[in-house]
Amino acid sequence: MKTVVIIPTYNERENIEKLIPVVLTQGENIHVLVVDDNSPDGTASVVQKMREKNPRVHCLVREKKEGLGRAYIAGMRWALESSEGFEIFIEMDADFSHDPGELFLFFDAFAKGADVVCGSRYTHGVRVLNWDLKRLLLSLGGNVYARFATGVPLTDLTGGYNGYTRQALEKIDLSSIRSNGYAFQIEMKAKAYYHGLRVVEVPIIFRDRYEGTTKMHSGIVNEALFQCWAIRFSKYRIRRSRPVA
Ligand SMILES: Nc1nc2c(ncn2[C@@H]2O[C@H](COP(=O)(O)OP(=O)(O)O)[C@@H](O)[C@H]2O)c(=O)[nH]1
Ligand SMILES: [Mg+2]
Repeated sequence: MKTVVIIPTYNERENIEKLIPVVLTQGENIHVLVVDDNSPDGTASVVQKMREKNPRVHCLVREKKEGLGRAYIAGMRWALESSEGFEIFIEMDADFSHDPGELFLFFDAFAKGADVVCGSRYTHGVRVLNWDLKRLLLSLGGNVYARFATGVPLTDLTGGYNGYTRQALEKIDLSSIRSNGYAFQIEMKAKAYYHGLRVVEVPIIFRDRYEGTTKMHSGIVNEALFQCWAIRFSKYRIRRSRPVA
């Protein structure tokens, strides 16, 4: 299955240079698309140089920093329209928090018929390295809240290591996605679930970044608190529009 791993970046120069080769060695059918919001540290120029040597590397540069969700939507649209004919679209952070060595878990789940595969830090225990207790509790609490508000029974709604088939992205309809931060991940997964797609979780190990700095800020958390309820509301519209099986 021809796959594109979409990696949003903002000031990830050191990380992206090391990450791309590791992703590409996971399979000959794997391409990488970096969606960079014009990072001041020159992340995009590093990627463009790599592309000159390897056509499996792609780079989409956006004008300015607009948040993770907007970057992903632009990247997914680009990848859906690409003449490469990608079938699988995987989201991955640039900072090595998501292990490219675990991509096979996603491919196995797709081979078994999943439409959406979600990497989960919290299924069968907790697998998070290098986070302090406060950060871990925020994430665990956020997931309990998101599960309650959206009614979607996944253990890691906020996680960012996920994969979608082409059909799943078309069903979800990217133009309907309103959220931008952690809520973006919640909205994508919830809408997949509300549409009746086969959403499967696979256990992943998450490591906090060693290099660069987080782009997380309180606005992202606040957005998620409110957005969860708007997402829940969208369920009724989606359910009404679904054909009866
Ligand atoms: N293009 C783009 N990428 C972003 C933006 N915000 C975060 N990212 C990228 O999204 C990924 C996750 O962000 P990160 O700061 O590691 O979030 P954290 O893991 O929650 O601390 C990283 O690859 C970031 O470079 C943004 O506004 N635009
Ligand atoms: Mg990170």
